[in-house]
Amino acid sequence: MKTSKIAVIEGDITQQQVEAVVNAANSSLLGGGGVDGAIHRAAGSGLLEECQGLKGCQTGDAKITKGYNLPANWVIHTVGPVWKDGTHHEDELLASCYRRSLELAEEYNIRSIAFPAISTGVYGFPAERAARIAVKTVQEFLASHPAIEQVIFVCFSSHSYNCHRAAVEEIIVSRSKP
Ligand code: AR6
Repeated sequence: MKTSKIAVIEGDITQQQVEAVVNAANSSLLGGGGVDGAIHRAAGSGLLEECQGLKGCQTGDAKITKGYNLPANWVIHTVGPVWKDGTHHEDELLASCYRRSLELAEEYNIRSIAFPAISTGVYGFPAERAARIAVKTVQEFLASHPAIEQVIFVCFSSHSYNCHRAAVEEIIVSRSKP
C-alpha cells in the first residue's frame, strides 16, 4: 500500500533499500532481541562498537549511527515506551520516537527511512493504537518537512500490516477525499 510519501509493507527491515532504518532499541543501546537483535546481526559488530560510545538513549529520544553491513547507510536508534496501562505517557513517548527519528533524518539529509512498529513487541504496546500514533505523527511531520521523500512502515506480521493499512486509510486517505 502506498499513499503519497508513505508506504506500508510486510517484511524484514534489515533488507530494506532505504537511506536509514529505525531500530526499536532499549535505553542501553547495546542490543537485544526482536528487531534490535536482527539489525545488530545484519549490520555486524561495527554497529555495537559505535553504540558503545553513545552512552545510551532516553525513552522517546533517538540517536544515529552508520549502517555497516546493512543496505541502509544509517541506523536511527530510538527507545519506545514500555506499555503499562496507557496512563504513563506511553502515547506521547511513542509519538516522540517517530518525531525525533524524523528530525535526525532531516538533520543528516536522509530522504528515505523505514520504521518498524516501535514498542509493539516485547514492550507490549497495543498494535492498533501504536499504528495510529505512528501514522499520524509521520503524516504531521511530512506535512511541514518536505525534504523527506519516503517513509516505509515495515511490518513483521500480517496483523501489524493490517493495523498500519487501516491507520493510513483512516488518517490519510479518507481525510484527503473531497
Ligand atoms: N523487521 C521488522 N520488524 C521486526 C523485525 C524485523 N526483522 N523483527 C521484529 N520486528 P520488538 P519493542 C517487529 O520486540 O517492542 C528488544 O530486545 C516485531 O514483530 O523488536 O520496541 C530491544 O532491545 C514488533 O512488531 O521491539 C528492547 O529491549 C516490532 O518489530 C525491546 O526489545 C517491535 O518489536 C524493545 O521492544
